[in-house]
Amino acid sequence: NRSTTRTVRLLGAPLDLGADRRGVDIGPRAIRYADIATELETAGVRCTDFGDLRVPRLEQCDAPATADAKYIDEIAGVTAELADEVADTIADGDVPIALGGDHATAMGTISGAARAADIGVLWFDAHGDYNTPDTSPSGNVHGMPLAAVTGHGEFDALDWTATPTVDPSNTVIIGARRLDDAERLALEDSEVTVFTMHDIDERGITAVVADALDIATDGVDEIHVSLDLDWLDPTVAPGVGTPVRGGVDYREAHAALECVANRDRDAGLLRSVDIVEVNPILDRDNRTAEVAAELAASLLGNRIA
Ligand code: 5AB
Ligand code: MN
Ligand code: MN
Ligand code: MN
Repeated sequence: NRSTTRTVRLLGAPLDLGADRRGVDIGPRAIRYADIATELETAGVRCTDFGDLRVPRLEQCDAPATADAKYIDEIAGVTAELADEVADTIADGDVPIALGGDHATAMGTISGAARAADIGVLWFDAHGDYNTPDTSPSGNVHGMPLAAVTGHGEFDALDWTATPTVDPSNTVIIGARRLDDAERLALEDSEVTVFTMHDIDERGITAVVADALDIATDGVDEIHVSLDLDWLDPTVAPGVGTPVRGGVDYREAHAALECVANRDRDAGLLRSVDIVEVNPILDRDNRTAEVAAELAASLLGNRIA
């Protein structure tokens, strides 16, 4: 049972080397301007801010060495640093929230979070992010992080894949509606659970998230929540680089994260979070960052309503 007030630590990760559309590096700042700190404090959570990690600017990087996994060496460097900050934050007793940046960010958050304990993962996303350098149609690393952290595929540049990561049988994708063909086959072969939008339509978001929590926490004590804003319908969250129609609406999104919060309140299971893929250049009036800030409060807050 989690009775004391928690402190979260925001870790800005303005990483844009994993995606094609420019602008996702402004995400951390946009989410701060959307007042994530106030949202969290209003919800009963203490909020501190580490500032931003240093990320090499794309213009200063050499042309990608491989088209299979573009900028993988630079991404390995940034995510290794993020992993250290996440592990330090957890060691201090705080909850890290990594603010992306593209979804390659999650490789750092998760590998840092998995260092001292076994964790499950809830992956809220329109996509599977389960490509490997061999299957990726784009070479964009933000389509690969879930494969990397569950030990699927060859990621030579990522030293930390030698350190403990996540058991695929404790890994759940929620809201999938666009998988690449090879990615879909690989997921079918894997122990990762995929709940699609069809499952949410049939069974309702709260039933699906309840199942996802059971699977993610089977045999482990804590979970990581990875929130890609393209999980939501583009009418609610237009500021993302790879929008896909037919996503969850505003109420479903809050209901889902409140389900996680309720379980967390009983069991103290939320170890770490990332909020990724907010692209202010593609957004309207910072709407997507505002949704991100509000969802963080639903996920971490102590209030019932
Ligand atoms: B995101 C695609 N599957 O691999 C690929 O936004 C899109 O982190 C990946 O979910 C989308 O390039 C990555 C086509
Ligand atoms: Mn993603
Ligand atoms: Mn996505
Ligand atoms: Mn995207």
